[in-house]
Amino acid sequence: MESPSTFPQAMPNLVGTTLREHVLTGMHAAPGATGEFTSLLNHISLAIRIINGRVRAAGLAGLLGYTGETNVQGEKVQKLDQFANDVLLNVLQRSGHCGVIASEELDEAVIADHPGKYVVLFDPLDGSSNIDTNVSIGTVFAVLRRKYPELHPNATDALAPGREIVGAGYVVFGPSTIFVLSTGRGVHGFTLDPEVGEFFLSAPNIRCPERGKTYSINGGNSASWSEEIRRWAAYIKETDVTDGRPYTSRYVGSMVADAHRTLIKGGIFAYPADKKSPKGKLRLLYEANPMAFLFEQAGGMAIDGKDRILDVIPRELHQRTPLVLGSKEDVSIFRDFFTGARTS
Ligand code: AMP
Ligand code: P6P
Repeated sequence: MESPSTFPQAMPNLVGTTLREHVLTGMHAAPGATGEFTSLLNHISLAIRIINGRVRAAGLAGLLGYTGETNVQGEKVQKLDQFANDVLLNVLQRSGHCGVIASEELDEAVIADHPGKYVVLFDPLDGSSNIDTNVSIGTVFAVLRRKYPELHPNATDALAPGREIVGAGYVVFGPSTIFVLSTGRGVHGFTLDPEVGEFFLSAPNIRCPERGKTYSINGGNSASWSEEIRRWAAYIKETDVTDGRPYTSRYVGSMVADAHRTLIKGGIFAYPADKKSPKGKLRLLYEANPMAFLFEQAGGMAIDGKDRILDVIPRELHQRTPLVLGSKEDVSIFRDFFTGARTS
């Protein structure tokens, strides 16, 4: 047995950095932190790992298919949606840190009977339409501090603009389970080791490339697009080798999967308003805002076509918004077409 004095001074990292350790480092870097935020993030990680287990075995656990109910969105609720919602709600309530909790699956925000410092907004399982076909789906969440934590919580605590987010993340349940998180100090990706049940740092300091080569939009809606969006779509498909056009089209139909690819590889994801969805389809508070926070933290950009998503003042919990996010250059070009500043 080697004596301690002969141990190599700097042991190589035999074990990666866990999400827990990464979050703890953030706490030490946060002046005056009490540990509540750290505990909240660890509770979210626990809920995600429980959801992951069921997602991975959904076909076997009889969790595929519908519950027979419809949610506030008027969408059929899938069993996995319901399970993911219930797990997140239960774990967050037990954390004791949330004054207000809001979910895509719940008509109203859940108001705690204690002050609770934080608001957590989530889409428990985004991409539901892909659940039964084994295509990547995901969870998206945003964390905000209540403006007046000493007062009793109420639903208006949830209606804060995205620029007040203190933490946001998403999880892609894909070939592996990736947790992408930002607490305002860059964007970091963690991969779940299913053997250990821990997330390990796998993509530190993710940066969205200044420009990409991929565009992601549901072309099936093109007949409903405005003339400006049609001009942008034509531009992106023209051949011009000087700036890498035509772009490649990629569209999964799960925002989390399309956004994750765009964050890593660059390019643009767009779900604009159109004649079918005059206010856009995606939800501001728990889909667009968390994604916009993450993209800006990674050097990307997120707009509603013209204005910054994080500056939109919410009016209601399930408010829809157009969403265009991705590489700064690609989103800026989209905005120039959208506003008419550019026509070719
Ligand atoms: P707390 O007192 O733990 O609720 O933290 C107060 C604020 O400090 C949080 O709202 C965050 O903005 C920041 N903070 C605390 N802990 C962390 C952490 N682990 N990582 C990043 N920021 C943190
Ligand atoms: P469409 C999934 O149902 C979702 O809410 C997002 O995850 C996704 O980006 C969008 O809808 C896909 O919508 O109309 O292209 O099927």
